[in-house]
Formats: sequence, C-alpha cells, structure tokens
Amino acid sequence: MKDIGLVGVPYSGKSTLFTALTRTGAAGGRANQAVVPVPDVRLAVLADLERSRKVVAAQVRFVDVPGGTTAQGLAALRMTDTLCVVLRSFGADANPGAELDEIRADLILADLAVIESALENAERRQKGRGAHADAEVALFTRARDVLGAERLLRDEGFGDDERVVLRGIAPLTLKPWVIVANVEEGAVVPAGLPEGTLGVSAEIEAETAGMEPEEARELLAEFGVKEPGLDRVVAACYRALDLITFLTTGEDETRAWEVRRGAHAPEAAGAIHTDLERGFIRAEVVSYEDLVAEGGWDAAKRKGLLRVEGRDYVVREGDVLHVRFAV
Ligand SMILES: Nc1nc2c(ncn2[C@@H]2O[C@H](COP(=O)(O)OP(=O)(O)O)[C@@H](O)[C@H]2O)c(=O)[nH]1
Ligand SMILES: [Mg+2]
Repeated sequence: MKDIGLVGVPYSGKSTLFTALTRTGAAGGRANQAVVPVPDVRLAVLADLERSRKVVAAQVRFVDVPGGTTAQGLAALRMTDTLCVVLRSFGADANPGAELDEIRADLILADLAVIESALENAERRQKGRGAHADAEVALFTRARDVLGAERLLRDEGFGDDERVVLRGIAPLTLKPWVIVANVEEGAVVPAGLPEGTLGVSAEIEAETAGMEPEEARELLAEFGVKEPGLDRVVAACYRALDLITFLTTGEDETRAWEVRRGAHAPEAAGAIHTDLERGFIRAEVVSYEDLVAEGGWDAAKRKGLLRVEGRDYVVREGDVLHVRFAV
C-alpha cells in the first residue's frame, strides 16, 4: 500500500483533513495513519454484473506527519510516496499562494541538504575509484544545480535509471504532489493557485465523513457544498502515484488491485497472491469497457473478447484479469 504524506504550514488544516479521511476508512494501526478506500465507480458495476458477494476497493494510507516542515517532519515525509499539500484558504488573512511558495522553498532546501551530502559521499568514492561513482557525481551535481535554481527535481525530466538512483536518497521534490486548498464552506478554489488544485472544506468534511451518505449530503448542501471533496482528494492522490488499477471479479468478490505502471502480468498476479506469480501460466484479460458492454465475463468470453495473455503482457488500466496458475 502506498503512503500519502500531508504537508502544510501549521493551522492549514492537515489534521482536520486527516480526521475526515480517518472517518471514511479504517484506522491505519497508528494514530497518525488512515487507511482509506479509493473510490472507483467500476467496482459497483462489476459486482452487480457478476453478483459478487463482496466488493473490495484499492487502498491508500494517509499520514499526518508530526512536526510539519521541521527537520523531523520532513524526514517522515521522505518515507511517503506522494505529498498532499494543504493550504489554508479560509479566514480573512488567508494567503494560500504564499503558503505554497513557502512549502516549495522548504522542500527544495531540505532536498538540497540531502543531495549535497550524497554528492560529497559520491565524490569521496570517486577518489577511491568506487564503482558507479562518476555517474553518481554527475547526477547529484545536476540535481544540486536544479535545486539551486529553485526548481523541483520531478520537473527536470530525469531518466528512469536516474530516478531509481535519486529515489535511494528519497528527495521530496521528486515525489508527485496534490494541492488542496482548504476553503471556507461552499467557496471555490482561490485564483492564482496551480491548475488542478482541489478545493475542500476540511472542517465540514470532517463533520460529515462519518455520517450516512444522505445525511451528509443534506448537511453539506446546507453549507453550500455541492459535492463532497474527500473522494476527489483520495482519487487525485491515488492517480498521482503512477499506479494502474486492474480488477478481478466473480461471485466471491469484485476487487480493485494496484500495480506499478508498466508491470507485466505475473507481477500483477503477484499483487493478488505470491502463488499466482510463482505459478503463473497465463491470464485471461478483458477490458472493463468490453466486459460491461457485453454484460459480464461469460458473455464476453462467448463473444471471443477474452484475450489469453502470457508473461510478457503489460497490464493496462482497467483490465479485468483472471489468472491461471499452478503451484
Ligand atoms: N473555518 C474553518 N476552520 C478550519 C477548517 N479546517 C481547519 N480549521 C481550523 O483550523 C485550525 C487548525 O487546523 P488543524 O487541522 O489542526 O491544522 P494543522 O496544523 O495543519 O494540522 C483548527 O482550529 C481547525 O478547527 C476549515 O475548513 N474551515
Ligand atoms: Mg496538525
């Protein structure tokens, strides 16, 4: 499961948003972790077609990192996969644009510190003719210059191999982020924030998150909130993770699974169970759209829409999979 770290200046509403998320999901084992189901309209459709007894959504974990953008807070954020930046956009003195600039600068400075020490280490190894040292010195020098020019590492277009090396020191600005403006109830996202910024009223979301859907909708409507924002936050954070979702369906359950983008069929099978990866023979695959258009797995099969795919198949978003295996 992937971790999403909440980041923002104090009083921006991180803990309030976290409380709202906790109420939609299960407690994550620790007080500052919330395991939250990823909303996916496809699940109910498939479950209905296949008369599944159970529906299981993919999950992500939100972490309300203690210590904000202090050294301790930033260290905890390094362990997460994606950042969810929360900006205070309620109250007369709100200045979410300035908060975003401040967070951006904090993340860049923190990365600069770890890159500089990684660079020093690489230079030391270079003198001792350590393997890979030349390439690392070049990479870390480039990364340092990017940060020195106040740019984010993730915008620099590093190659896949370079990203793997950089991830070894977990730079914060290499991670994707989702920006959330914590707005006054019913207000829209303030102008001047980056495109794609989501508007949420954390406080009212926290109040309604534990309620029955109907009751929650009524209360939100009273406050002028047309659409609950929590689902959009979870979905956006999940999308930022560079995962794809594949599905399994049957009488037992319909379920969403996450797998790395670019994963081959056996790796996807391994997300379901290690036995399925070890004993992978082939996968029967149909796209969600085809399956729904035909009215179910058996009908799709009769129409010849099931593809039989082997070990080299790269799983696609929305594939419905049935894995054949033997152990
Ligand atoms: N009016 C209003 N107040 C909020 C909202 N979200 C949070 N607050 C208040 O702002 C204060 C700081 O929130 P908190 O979640 O603790 O911020 P954190 O420091 O980022 O964790 C608390 O008093 C919250 O009740 C909101 O959407 N609207
Ligand atoms: Mg807090």
